[in-house]
Amino acid sequence: MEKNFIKKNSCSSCGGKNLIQILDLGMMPLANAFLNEEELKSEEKKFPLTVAFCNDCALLQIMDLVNPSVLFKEYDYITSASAPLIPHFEGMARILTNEFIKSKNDLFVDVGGNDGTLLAAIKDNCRVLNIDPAENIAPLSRERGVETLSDFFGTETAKNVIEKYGSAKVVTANNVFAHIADIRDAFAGAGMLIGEDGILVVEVHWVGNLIGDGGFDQIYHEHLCYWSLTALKNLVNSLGMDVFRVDLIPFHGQSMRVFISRNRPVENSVLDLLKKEKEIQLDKKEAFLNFREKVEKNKKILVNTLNDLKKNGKKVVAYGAPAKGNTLLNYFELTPEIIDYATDTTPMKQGKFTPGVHIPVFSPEKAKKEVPDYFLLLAWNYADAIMKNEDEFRKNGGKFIIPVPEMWIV
Ligand code: JHZ
Ligand code: ZN
Repeated sequence: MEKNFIKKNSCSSCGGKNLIQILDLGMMPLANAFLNEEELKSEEKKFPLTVAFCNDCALLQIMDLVNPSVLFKEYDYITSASAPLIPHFEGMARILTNEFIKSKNDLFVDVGGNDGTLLAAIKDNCRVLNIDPAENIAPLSRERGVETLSDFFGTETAKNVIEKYGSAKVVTANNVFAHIADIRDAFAGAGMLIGEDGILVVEVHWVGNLIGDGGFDQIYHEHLCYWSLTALKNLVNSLGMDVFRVDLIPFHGQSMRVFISRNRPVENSVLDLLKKEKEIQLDKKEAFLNFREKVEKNKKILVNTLNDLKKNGKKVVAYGAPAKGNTLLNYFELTPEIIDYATDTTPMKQGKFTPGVHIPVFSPEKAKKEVPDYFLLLAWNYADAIMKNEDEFRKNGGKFIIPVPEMWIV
């Protein structure tokens, strides 16, 4: 067995062994491991990718753990490459600062803060610290004037941070608590860092959307857990904290913004979402069992459509080369014979090839010059913003294929 990989046999959250397999995506490359020309010559690493549901604590999770240093130390994803994320995180930083930061000396920590987009917005209002293991991205965060620690997050890091900076009034962890294998340790570390009266705010995909209207393509090795509020509250409660507020937000399909503390009164939003999750049975394995059928049905429709377009001489280009796109391209076996190339705004991805099926990635300029007939919208989570930007393309007869959860063409 590959030494950078282990298959786990218990739940990451509760340690239980009552796990039921929901989906097996076979051998998959790592979703953010874009390759340069040289790397195409050697054999690419692939790892199993299976999804299971914990009957004890209701957490949906993958069973296949790839060494986090392999996944995250060199990272090709930067927050600010996706324009809609900039106002989203800047806005979040300001809202939290207004409500929870009282003095310039207060500490605001962003776990997995990537290129510092969130903290740069409020760095003049309080002390800020970005803790992120991606060593290649830390300089971008520092250039924005954000103090940055290149490290993984857990109780050990939390202790070191408290020693050096004191405890934090606000800790945010956006799209990162799905990514940590020892998730109990990460939540416990955040709990230590917020001391008695700080708050922890976590954004993660909401699994109710993922198995309903969201895409299976969000499943890849970086995403170890797919949270419902029910499952997240189970873990938080077992660590002596509680969820006091939650918002569903339109990011990555639908995400939850979850507010956690030790002592704040629980607001209605929490009770409402827990009730909704009960109604759609996110605490029961049955809700997850027909997920596989949905994925297979969509695969057939999308692959047939793309094959027909190709036969009719149409040119199809992928719009965006997001991590999730690589799950879709590989599981649906969409090769450069069908997709000519992909465009992406991330400089680090341009000139490289997508993992697995090796579709070349270029800057969006290429598709402005050689206009395709269809864009396969791999970055479907930004459909509204992208459609607006590409109004001209559509006015001239170009079409977008939205690949998940059920293919449709606009
Ligand atoms: P985007 C990332 O997943 C990585 P990805 C990570 N694992 C995670 O948890 C999720 O986010 C939440 C490009 N783009 O944000 C930029 C355009 O080319 O959907 C990005 O490469 N043109 C941490 O990678 C990609 O698409 C555009 O107009 O699936 C989008 O990536 C826009 C808006 C984006 O996340
Ligand atoms: Zn469990």
